Amino acid sequence: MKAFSSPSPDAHRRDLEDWIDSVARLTEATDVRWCDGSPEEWRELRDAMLRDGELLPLPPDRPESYLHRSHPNDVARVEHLTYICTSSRDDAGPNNNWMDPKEAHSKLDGLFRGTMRGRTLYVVPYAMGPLSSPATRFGIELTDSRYVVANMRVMTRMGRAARDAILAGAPYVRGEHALGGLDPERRFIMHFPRENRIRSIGSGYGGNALLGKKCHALRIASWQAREEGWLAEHMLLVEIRSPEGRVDYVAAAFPSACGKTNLAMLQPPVGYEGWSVRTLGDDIAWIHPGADGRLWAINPEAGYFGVVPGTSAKTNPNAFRTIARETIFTNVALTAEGEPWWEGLEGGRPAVDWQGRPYDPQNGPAAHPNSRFTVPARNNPAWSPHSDDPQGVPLTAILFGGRRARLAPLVYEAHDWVHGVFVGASVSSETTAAATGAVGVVRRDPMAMLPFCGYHFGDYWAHWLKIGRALAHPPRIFHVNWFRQNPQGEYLWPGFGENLRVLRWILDRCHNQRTAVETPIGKLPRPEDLDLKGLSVSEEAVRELLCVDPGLWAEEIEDLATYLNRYRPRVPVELQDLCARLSDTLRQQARMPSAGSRSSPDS
Ligand code: GTP
Ligand code: SPV
Ligand code: MN
Repeated sequence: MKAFSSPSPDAHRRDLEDWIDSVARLTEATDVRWCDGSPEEWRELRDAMLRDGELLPLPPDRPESYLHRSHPNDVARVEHLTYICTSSRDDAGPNNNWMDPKEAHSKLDGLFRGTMRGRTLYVVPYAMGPLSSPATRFGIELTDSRYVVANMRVMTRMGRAARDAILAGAPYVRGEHALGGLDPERRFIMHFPRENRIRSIGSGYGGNALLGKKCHALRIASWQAREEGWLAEHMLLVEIRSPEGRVDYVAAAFPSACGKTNLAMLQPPVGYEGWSVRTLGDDIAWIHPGADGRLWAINPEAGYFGVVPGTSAKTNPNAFRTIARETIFTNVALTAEGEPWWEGLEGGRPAVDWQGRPYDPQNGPAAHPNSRFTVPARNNPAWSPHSDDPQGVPLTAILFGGRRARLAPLVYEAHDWVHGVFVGASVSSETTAAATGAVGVVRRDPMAMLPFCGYHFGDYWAHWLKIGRALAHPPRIFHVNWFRQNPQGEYLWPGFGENLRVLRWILDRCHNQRTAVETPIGKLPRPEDLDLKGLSVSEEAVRELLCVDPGLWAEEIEDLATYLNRYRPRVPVELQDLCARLSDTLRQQARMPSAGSRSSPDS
């Protein structure tokens, strides 16, 4: 912050030029090129990438769409190589890898040195948020990757307007990115919150390289948000209009590859024809307390970088139509006809896998499990025109959720804001292919921010509590789990469009129009409180989905207490007290002879 606080326009401009010069000198870039975001620029860039095979053409029935194959060792975020560099290790917290800024810079200087010899350094000015919004922030990413430029062009408001705002004196985040030979041994994603600076080397993929996304809009922004009194969250943003014309906005935090894009693009199921669900954002929300005592949210992004596998006309028809044109596919397979193909797509057969090899099931899935589409949000038939509202949209509800085969019920409501923060802090989920490492391991992922919070989780939870204390009309907070399984490993809940039935209960709760049952973990619907008309879910499955097992929950809460203890002394006492009280209640309930092994909320 400090370095940029109100210098004269000339000094501001000189600072900017000096920075770009210094990076160009360090990397020995052959030339430096400012991006203006124009269609001509895109055509030139695209043609060059097609010439060099960095983009592969797709058939004409997919206008302006391309395939990119990343290096096989560079296909996901690398959490173990992602660092927060603050002078005090405590400020980064146990939730982050930490390195001293001096040490980090000297390491990075070495790694960046000479990496752009013979290459062009692109200067990518971008805005996160609608240009007219007071919540919008600016950044400049310096990169030698044309694929990164192509993605930033879709994912952010990139180009001339952002450049002009920055030149006129707007503060901005400095991002430095180099492919550096894509050597995993020389790969680091480092953040310097005190300098508003990000330095990333050795990866060209997604959140590692598109610095406007997770690096800026979550890690750096979360730090700024704490200093300035707002929230930068890993949340989708969706608009829900009921047949009576009631309009609500919901934000939801689920860990990576746990259903944000799908919920944000939800297609109302049969029987919900009068409902309209529109997308504001699918990954990140910036949330500000409003003068009216409510929370107001914007989506800082302009595109979707979404998980491809599982996307079909059945599961997510809006996404399916969105990616029918102007889409960069990364790491999907191809059919014999050269059409993109992925697991979960209906029809077609893979001929060539994501690495360009003839498809052989022995080699694993045809499309990489973390293969992605990059597409402008405007392509979405369900795009909400409120996406560009400068003040954002007011939140009725905040949802937290994870991928839990057991334990977590379909939905429950927090008692109040403090309990809601506790529920957010308690999120845990099975790991997915969105990050390198084992898949399917349950890990704690508070607020779905474990890989993205730019500071100590204890301070983060305290910040959430502080935000809530100042709100006259806080949104209600809920927890959802679409991923509960039976012992045979089948999902108990159909999910996708049918999730609107759960959202309906949630919104009715917010408008005091629906009943619930009190349980120690929160308020749950009884089976008859949910609209299950026309659904083929067995009564037994519904009971299972809505059951709270006090014995298992007592263990869960004890595990949570151990986890929270890692953040002492910064973990707020309110959360520790809640944890202790809940643990007592659950243990008592579990020992009640009548509770036996199971007690369902409607018993
Ligand atoms: P990131 O972009 O990594 O942050 O992921 P995301 O949270 O946006 O997840 P996304 O919506 O892309 O979903 C990831 C995977 O979960 C896809 O394979 C989906 O098909 C699947 N999925 C999404 N919603 C549901 C659901 O309601 N039920 C089930 N069973 N699967 C779902
Ligand atoms: C996630 O992993 O949460 C994503 C993809 O949205 S990435 O942009 O790689 O972070
Ligand atoms: Mn995400």
